[in-house]
Amino acid sequence: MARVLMTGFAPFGGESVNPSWQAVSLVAARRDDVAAVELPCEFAASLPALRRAVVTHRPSLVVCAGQAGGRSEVTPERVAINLVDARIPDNAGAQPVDIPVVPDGPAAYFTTLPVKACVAAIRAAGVPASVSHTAGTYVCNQVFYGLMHLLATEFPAARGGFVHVPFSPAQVAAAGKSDASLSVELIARALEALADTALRVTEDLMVSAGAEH
Ligand code: PCA
Repeated sequence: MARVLMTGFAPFGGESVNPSWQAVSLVAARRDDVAAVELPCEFAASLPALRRAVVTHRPSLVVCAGQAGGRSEVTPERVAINLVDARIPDNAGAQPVDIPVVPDGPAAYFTTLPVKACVAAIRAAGVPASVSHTAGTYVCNQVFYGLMHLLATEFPAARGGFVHVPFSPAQVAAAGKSDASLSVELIARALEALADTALRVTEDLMVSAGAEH
């Protein structure tokens, strides 16, 4: 059975691909210890799909990935908040505003990934990375919060977290824009470094990865 469950998202927001899913499926094709599941970019369907994947694979580590268009680095997320505030409709047309992910749940969960050690390992693999302190308020934050709540309440032995990835060069080229991008191969390399580090390291590095804003 796979030790690591990785998820990526379906394309959304007018894109025809999502590099989070492309990279996750590349990693799973290379490694026996990684199972890959694509989550729908839909508020109603994403968490039930994640739950089914966790129940099926019983992983010791869960890494959920999503596209953060405009970011220039691979960014492991530190904190998930109990808030949905959608700027654009999801793939089912839903656009919830100011509702909790889990009614009466805690305001936030921290990742249980050693994000600083993961960033160091991703950089050592030759890929730009930094710790992020916001996963936004869209489907990715919902999945991140829902994952941490699921693990905390039902699978306390498993660890998990979320990582946002930039656009791929093909997306930026197709849009004729100048946004930052990273190849799917480099994103896959980063996800492997992240998973290997999280499997090995349980105490994070005591170095600063903070930000003034
Ligand atoms: N990124 C979006 C949702 C799906 C994805 O890949 C987000 O950051 O919320």
